[in-house]
Amino acid sequence: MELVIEDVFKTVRDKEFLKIADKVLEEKRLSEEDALYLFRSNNLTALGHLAEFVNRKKNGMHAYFIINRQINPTNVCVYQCDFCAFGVRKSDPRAYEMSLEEILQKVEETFRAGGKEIHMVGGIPAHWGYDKYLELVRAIKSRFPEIVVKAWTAIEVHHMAKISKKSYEEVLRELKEAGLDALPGGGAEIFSERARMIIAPNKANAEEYLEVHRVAHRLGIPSNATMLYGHVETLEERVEHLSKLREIQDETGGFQVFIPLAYWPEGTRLGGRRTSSVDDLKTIAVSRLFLDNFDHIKAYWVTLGEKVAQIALNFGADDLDGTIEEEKIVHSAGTKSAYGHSVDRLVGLIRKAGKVPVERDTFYRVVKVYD
Ligand code: V47
Repeated sequence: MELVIEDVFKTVRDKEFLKIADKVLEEKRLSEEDALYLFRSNNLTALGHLAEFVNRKKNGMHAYFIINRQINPTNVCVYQCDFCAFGVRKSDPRAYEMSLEEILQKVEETFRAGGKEIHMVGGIPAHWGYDKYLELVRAIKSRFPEIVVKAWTAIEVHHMAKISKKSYEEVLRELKEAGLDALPGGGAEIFSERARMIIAPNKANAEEYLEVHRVAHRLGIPSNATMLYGHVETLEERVEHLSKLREIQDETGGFQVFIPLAYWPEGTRLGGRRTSSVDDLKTIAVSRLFLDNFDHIKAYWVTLGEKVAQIALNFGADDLDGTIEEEKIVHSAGTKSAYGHSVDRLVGLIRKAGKVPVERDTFYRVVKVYD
C-alpha cells in the first residue's frame, strides 16, 4: 500500500502540526519542542501516517522478528526499584536462581529450534561475584558459538565495575572476550533525575547508563536503548530522554534499535495505572520521528500487547522483537500477553498488519524473508 502523505495533511487544520510535518518531509531534524507538540497533539492518525512515512523510507515494507529466548538467571536483586515486580530479596519465597545446567538446557532447546539470540538479564544479587557474570556468558558461548549472546544491562555492567573495582572499559572488554556480542537496552527507565529518584533511586543513574553504552560502542559492542514510560514522568521528561539518546547516537552510531516500554503497575510498590493504547501509539510514532538517527523502532509485544504492537507496525515501528519463549519481568507486573510466541504467530501478526515478515538476527541482518 502506497502512502500518499499529502492526502493525510488535507484532513489536518492544525498549522503547527503541519509545520512539523513539513520539516519531516524535508528531512529536517525535529526539535524537542516539536516532539513535545506531537505528544500533545490529538491528530493521532496523521501522526501515525507521518511516522510510518519515515519508517517506510528506512525499512520499506519489512517488519522484523527474531527467534530468540529470554533467560533471567535469577530474580534476586539488591536494588528493589519501585516500578519493578520481578526483583525480590533473597529471603522472599518467590526468589529463584537457575543452575548453569538449567540455563544451558534452555539455550540448547532454543538453538535446536533455530534460535539466533539469547537475551540474558536478571536481578542483581549481592552474593554474585564479578566472575559469575563472565562465567555465564563464557559457558553459553563456548557450548553454542553460533548463538548471539545479548546480555547484561548497563545497570549490571555498572554493578560489575563497582564490585570488581574495574573501569567500564575493562569490564566490557572482559565480557567481550568471554563471548558477549551485544548489550540489551534494559535499565534506562527514565533519565530525568526527578523521576528516577522516585522510581529507582538506588541504581545506576542516567549518566552511568549512557556512559556504559558509549564505551560499549567504542569497543565495537552494539547495543539497544529503552525508555520506560507511563509512570511518574512528564511528557517533557520523555522528550529529554529521547534527546539524550539521539545525542549519543550522533556521537557513536552504536544503537541498533529503540524500544519504548509501556509501564505495567500490578504488584509493584509504585502502583499507578496502565498506559492507554493512544499513548502507546503516540510514543512509538514520536520516537520514530524524533530519533532520526535510529534505524529501528521496536514494538515490544510483551508490554504493548499483541494487538497494539500489530497496529504500531503502521505507526512507525518495524520490529516486534521475537519468540522470547519465557518472558518473566513484565509478566510479574501483570501483562496479559503470552509468555512467548511461535514463528507462525509472529509471521501472521506481521502479515495481517500488511507488512512483509523478515526473520533477522540481533544485528538486523536478514535471515529469511517471508514473501
Ligand atoms: O529495564 C521492569 C522494564 C526492562 C516493568 O534490548 C518493566 O532488545 C513495564 O529492557 N512494566 C527489561 N516494564 C526489558 C528490556 C528489553 C525487552 C525487550 C528487548 C530488549 C532489547 C530489552 O523491563 C527493564 C524495565 O525498564 N520493566 N518492570 C514494569 N513494571
